[in-house]
Amino acid sequence: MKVFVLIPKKYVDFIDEELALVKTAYSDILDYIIVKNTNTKTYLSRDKIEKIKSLEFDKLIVMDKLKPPQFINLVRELKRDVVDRILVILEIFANHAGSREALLQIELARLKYTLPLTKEAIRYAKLGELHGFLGAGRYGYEKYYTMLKKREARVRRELEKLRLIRSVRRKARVEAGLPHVVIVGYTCAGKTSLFNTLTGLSKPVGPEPFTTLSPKSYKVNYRDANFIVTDTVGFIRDIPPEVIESFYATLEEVAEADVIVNIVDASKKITEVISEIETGKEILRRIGAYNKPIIYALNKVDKLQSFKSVLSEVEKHVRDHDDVIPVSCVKKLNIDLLLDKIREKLVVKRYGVNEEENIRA
Ligand SMILES: Nc1nc2c(ncn2[C@@H]2O[C@H](COP(=O)(O)OP(=O)(O)OP(=O)(O)O)[C@@H](O)[C@H]2O)c(=O)[nH]1
Ligand SMILES: [Mg+2]
Repeated sequence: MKVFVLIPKKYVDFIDEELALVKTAYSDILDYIIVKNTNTKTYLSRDKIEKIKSLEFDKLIVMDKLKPPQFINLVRELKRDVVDRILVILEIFANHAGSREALLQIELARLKYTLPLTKEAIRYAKLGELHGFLGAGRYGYEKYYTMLKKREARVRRELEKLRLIRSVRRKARVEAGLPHVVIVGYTCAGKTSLFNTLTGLSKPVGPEPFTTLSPKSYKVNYRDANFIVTDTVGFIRDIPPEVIESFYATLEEVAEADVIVNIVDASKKITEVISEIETGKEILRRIGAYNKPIIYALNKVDKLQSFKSVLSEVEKHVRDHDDVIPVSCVKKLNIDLLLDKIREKLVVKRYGVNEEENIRA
């Protein structure tokens, strides 16, 4: 199946990243264009629609958030499937989901997102203008809508049950008295590589986005510090609220962490590194975790000649009490330094002040 991609001009500096997202879900990209001006009714201008109409592709991928009328009008004009950025992300999530909970969360997000679309489709179907959109027949939309609503309620109930089980497990861990270190970061930054390095496990790592979709936890003993470390789902620019709400519920762990390690791919362009750090901060704020101590691990420094400039630039973008440590998970560079920092932060947290000051007093 061939896809044609539209990239809005706001992502002009991140074309590779956006195309990598598309490729993860749909491997055969015919071509892409940058869309400078959008139209509220059809998203693309009439001109552009006419131009791409004759091209040989099966699906149109729009790396933007489409409004229901834009969706429906594009489908009507092109007589082909249309998928927007949120649905691409959900598609990738669905392909990678490793647990029942993850699958249900994705289904809930998709239902929440497609319900308004179905409503709009009902409106058009009543006008006799739409056939077969979203898999429903001309007279089947209302029935289809009711079925989706019922399914949504069922998924919600099942998710509640699963979350309860997980929170009981988490409580048991807290009661066991072990502090909790959570690794977060942009997708592909190397979270799982770090998790594996710290735990000696070998969970799957890979260059494509969203290799990890279910948080994994494991115990680490380092000198006199014992803690639980958790690997998480990768961050991404402009995560749609529909995805945050349902899927990122698995990030509940982050809000209860004692220390957060935010891992960043330092081998990217400096503007991207900073923009990823800002995206990370924004997401931590949204999930109520930006008040935690954060250690920034600048990963993949083995790919750099020198990490001096990225280090000094990143330091300008973090809070005074946060730390920045250049590391390489592949070359096992500075991992001890990172562990020392984690240990130090856990000690400070336990005593409220620095251990040495405590002794002096
Ligand atoms: N050169 C180099 N590559 C690294 C390093 N750490 C990780 N990588 C590579 O970066 C890619 C992504 O690593 P992962 O550990 O899967 O990243 P992640 O953050 O867990 O990614 P997702 O789970 O997809 O969000 C893999 O191809 C790793 O081999 C490093 O220190 N140096
Ligand atoms: Mg991973």
